[in-house]
Amino acid sequence: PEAPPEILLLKQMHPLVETAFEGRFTVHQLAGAANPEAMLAEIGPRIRGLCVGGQVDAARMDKLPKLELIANFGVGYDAVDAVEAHRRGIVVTNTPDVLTDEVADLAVGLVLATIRRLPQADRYLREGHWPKAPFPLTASLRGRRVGILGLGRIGKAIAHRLESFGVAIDYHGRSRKADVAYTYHDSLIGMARAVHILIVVAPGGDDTRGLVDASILEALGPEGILINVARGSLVDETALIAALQAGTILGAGLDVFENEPHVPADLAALDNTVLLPHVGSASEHTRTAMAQLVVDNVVSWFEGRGPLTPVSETPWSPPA
Ligand code: 8YV
Repeated sequence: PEAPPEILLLKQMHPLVETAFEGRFTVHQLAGAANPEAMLAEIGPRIRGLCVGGQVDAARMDKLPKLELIANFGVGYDAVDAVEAHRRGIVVTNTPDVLTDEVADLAVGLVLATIRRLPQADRYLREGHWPKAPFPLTASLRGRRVGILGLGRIGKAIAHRLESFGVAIDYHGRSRKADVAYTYHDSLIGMARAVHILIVVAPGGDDTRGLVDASILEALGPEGILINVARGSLVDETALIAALQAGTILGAGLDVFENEPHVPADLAALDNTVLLPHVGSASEHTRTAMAQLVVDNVVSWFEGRGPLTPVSETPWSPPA
């Protein structure tokens, strides 16, 4: 019988991935290897499937000449060079849909936490200030307009939730969506001028790098709140820190950062930020569903049924 396909896990995966692969594939784990480069040199030529979290560029693909499939654990695959993968005939898959509701829930929670200063109020209580004086009044969601940068699956789920909060919803992206009644802006700065709360939920990568810069923050204005649940790369973090320090905007709620897991001390020192360690999809329920979709993509591929959720850069149609 043919030897089982060899799969490389580029990082510590959800335990379900390894369990599900047992007996089906020969699995290698790069994370924790004593000498990852030596390991890659040895097994790289035999690897046919790759499960990631993390960067996969042309140099990495060079070391994996037999690679057929890159299964990304996560909906955002900006760290994978999918165009280069396509050029080499490698299919890339991600984990859409299964995390949409979870990330949308988190985004709405972050909006409320930031505007009503929930973590700050919690700290206030714990530090024993309440008996001395009530917690200072906060800004409010009442009468606010919310602008969504990137009205994709998650953006729509956020908008849908926010509708029930009675706020007006605007959006900006490359194109107007036919299936929604929200107000479309063809420029981000135009939307930033019109709204009070800007929620960033567009894909990362070179096309969107630094989109939210000093001018956007200035347009958002002194009552403005920035929420980012997408990728740190979309926001100019230095400009954001300056804007928060100067009161150019009121506050920021961030689940993602430019250089994770490192968060600038200046950002953490500010009292008008709510900072989360990239937990948008991080529930047991949703991470299990994501892991299952990674597994299902890999199994489907190596059983000859094609990928389940290929990304747009590597479209797949069954051989005729
Ligand atoms: C990460 C995410 O994948 O789906 C995404 O795009 O950002 C997250 O769900 C998660 O941090 C897994 O490491």
